[in-house]
Amino acid sequence: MKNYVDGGEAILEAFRKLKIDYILSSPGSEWSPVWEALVRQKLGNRNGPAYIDCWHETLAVNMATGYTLMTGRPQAVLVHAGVGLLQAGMGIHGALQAEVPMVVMSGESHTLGENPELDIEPQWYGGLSVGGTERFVDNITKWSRQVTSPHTLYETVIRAGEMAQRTPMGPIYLNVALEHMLHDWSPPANDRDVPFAPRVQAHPSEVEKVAGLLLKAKNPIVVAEHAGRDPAAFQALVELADLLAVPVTWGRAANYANFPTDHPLYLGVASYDHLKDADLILLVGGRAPWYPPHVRPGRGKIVAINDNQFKGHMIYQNLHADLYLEGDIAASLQALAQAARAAKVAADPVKKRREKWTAAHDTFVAGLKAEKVKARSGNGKAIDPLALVATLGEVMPADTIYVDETITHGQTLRQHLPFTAPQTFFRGFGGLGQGIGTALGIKLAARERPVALLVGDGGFLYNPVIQALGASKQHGLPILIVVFNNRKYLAMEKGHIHHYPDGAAESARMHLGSRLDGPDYDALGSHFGFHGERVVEPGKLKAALQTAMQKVQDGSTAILNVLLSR
Ligand SMILES: Cc1ncc(C[n+]2csc(CCOP(=O)(O)OP(=O)(O)O)c2C)c(N)n1
Repeated sequence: MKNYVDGGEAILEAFRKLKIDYILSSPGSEWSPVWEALVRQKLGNRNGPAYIDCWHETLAVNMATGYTLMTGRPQAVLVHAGVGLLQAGMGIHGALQAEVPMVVMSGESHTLGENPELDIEPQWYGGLSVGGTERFVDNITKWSRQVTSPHTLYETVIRAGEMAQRTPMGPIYLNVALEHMLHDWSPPANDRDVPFAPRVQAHPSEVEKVAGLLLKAKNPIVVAEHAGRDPAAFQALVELADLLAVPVTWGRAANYANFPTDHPLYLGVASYDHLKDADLILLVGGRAPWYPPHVRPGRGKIVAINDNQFKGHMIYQNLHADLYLEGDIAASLQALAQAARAAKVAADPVKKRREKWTAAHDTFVAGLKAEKVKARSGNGKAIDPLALVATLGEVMPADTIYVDETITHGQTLRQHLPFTAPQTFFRGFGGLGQGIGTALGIKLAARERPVALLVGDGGFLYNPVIQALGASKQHGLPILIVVFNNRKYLAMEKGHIHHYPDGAAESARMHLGSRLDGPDYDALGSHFGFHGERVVEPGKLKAALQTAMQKVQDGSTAILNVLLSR
């Protein structure tokens, strides 16, 4: 056996130095140098990243995204040439929007059989090498380039991993020539352990300004849009809110659990009516908080607290910020809490405020309860979406991680499911079809916690379902999949009626682009021995969910196909 020390080893060594846990890959013939290095790693009992083969590139990227959302640590994704990269594109675009760091690589040949000393396979000449695959993903990555030579390969990969973690975090793409990977490589004489990106904190003078406003405010309120992605920020927000009795509403486009839904200062999702009388609004992790964007939510000053305020991937934003607190969100919130503690705030106004908002919380919760009762007391023939959400809330364990890929049911489940701890709710960015992969990546990072994907029937069909179920089986990642099956792309119908309320389609009840005669979703797992059940009757829902959860706890993915009234 010959031990090659080549570009493949350089890449794997760079991944080891970046403390990458997983290489998620969908194969291509450029990757034999890395596979050689991985086998050498295994035979030599060396520590290093584990290799996960995926049957689809979107799945590979989505699993990396899910894993990083849970752990905060970037992973590596290897796909094939330009073609695999294009398949990966949906996931890469989602990772850019979600600001998830990762290193994505694919390769092509530069010599194309013209170097008599290097026998490159003919497929590269046939169209696989396009001459600059990085152009395919230039505007859906944070940075994308060719690796310039075998001599720069190692440090380029290290730099990509380091750059991906910097604000704004995002996917970095490297196009690496097969020839560079086959080339001899000399490990650097002075290699180093690569540190994770440090936390970058707002300047104390800025904290002081905002703390001054907060301590003076009589009626402050927090709008938390993406604050809870970092569990430390979730906790820091609870601490700050508690300290000063500041109520919290999740933002209208919250993609993470931002504040415990059972906290007496929690006011719900997008409960913006309360903002009208606020004299200070702390917008934490804001991206697209107000709609329409030009409408300011109240007269109070708005302080935007975020690490990356202006999203390059968005065409337009209007945050209405009067002040900014920039840098790590958790650090900013902790600094504000520290300032509040040091100021020794008068107890009486805080007590009064707490009473007022606790009463508002109780009223809000009573309203939710009444809505649930109503949804369950329908005509008993069909399952109301809210009845499904209510049953999930009752049956699922408190530490369940929900991944949401529903459309018209999204607001209902955000409002009604209990999210009492950080990292209990994730909604992806970008196009439909990424939910199962994200859920599997989350499960890979949190094997001890139940993971439930909630997905519309339309959304489900955009996913690489068979490939994802295969990954679940192969890598021991059991999840619960609940299909919110209304036999429609309902959003399309609603959108059509919105613009043409009295048009031809609505008059004839002929909505093109909305009908969906899907397969038996519950049967799709049978190829892998997975449990599945179709649920039609409201009275059978709870037992079906309990059985499905038991199957998941026993190690099998389960698909509940729930037929809904709307
Ligand atoms: C990849 C991709 N293609 C198309 C769309 C457009 N789209 C947005 S919502 C939607 C309908 C989804 O249907 P379903 O998941 O059943 O949810 P419902 O509208 O019925 O609530 C479609 C097709 C999209 N978001 N992503």
